[in-house]
Amino acid sequence: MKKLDTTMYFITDSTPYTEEEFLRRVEEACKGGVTLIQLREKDRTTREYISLAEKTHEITLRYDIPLIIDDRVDVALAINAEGVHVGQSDMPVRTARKLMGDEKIVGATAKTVPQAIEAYEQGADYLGVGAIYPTTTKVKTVLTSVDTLKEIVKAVPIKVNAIGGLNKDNIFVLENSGIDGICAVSAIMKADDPKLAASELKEAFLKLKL
Ligand code: TZP
Ligand code: MG
Repeated sequence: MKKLDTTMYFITDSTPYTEEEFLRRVEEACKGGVTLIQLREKDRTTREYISLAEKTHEITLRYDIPLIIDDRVDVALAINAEGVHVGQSDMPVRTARKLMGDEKIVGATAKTVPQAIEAYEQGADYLGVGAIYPTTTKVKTVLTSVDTLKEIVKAVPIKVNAIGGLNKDNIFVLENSGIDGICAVSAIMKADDPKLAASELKEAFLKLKL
């Protein structure tokens, strides 16, 4: 059985860091209690992506935190990661599921109810929904309203996470949304103390009335 706790889903961005500093930050986030980690690399060669994924996986395995690879089923399979995350312009969820098998985690991005239903029907285990707030993390920033987020939660029986510009001071808008967890890049990745940032953000989320 695959273990899936999306409560505090940390998504990485190695862009401004040396590899050593990046891996140190990932490990600090693990110590801070993140429950799921996604390696998200947009500008690396396949060989570089695999190399960084292997090193990241060595850390996440020690903390027993599942590692999800963004966009690339081949990289996920190559390092025996626990899962893959596909967006609307990546491989369809159905194809990713077929290649990954039933024991692995397949996550998908959904910005609308029809996209959410399609991803669920094709075999997604969880959805990332957003951006809830504008974000400076490189992504085409189309905002998704909290109302749409709530409709998605009602429309599918799988886990739903909010994403986009979230931090401990602004997640109150997610109260009563019924979500299972939050995703964050900057709030943890760029923090002075990623361990403290992760634990504070997780604690703030767990305090919300959902
Ligand atoms: N998808 C929607 S918003 C986003 C992704 C990958 C980036 C979120 O990054 P941050 O730094 O937590 O705003
Ligand atoms: Mg993608």
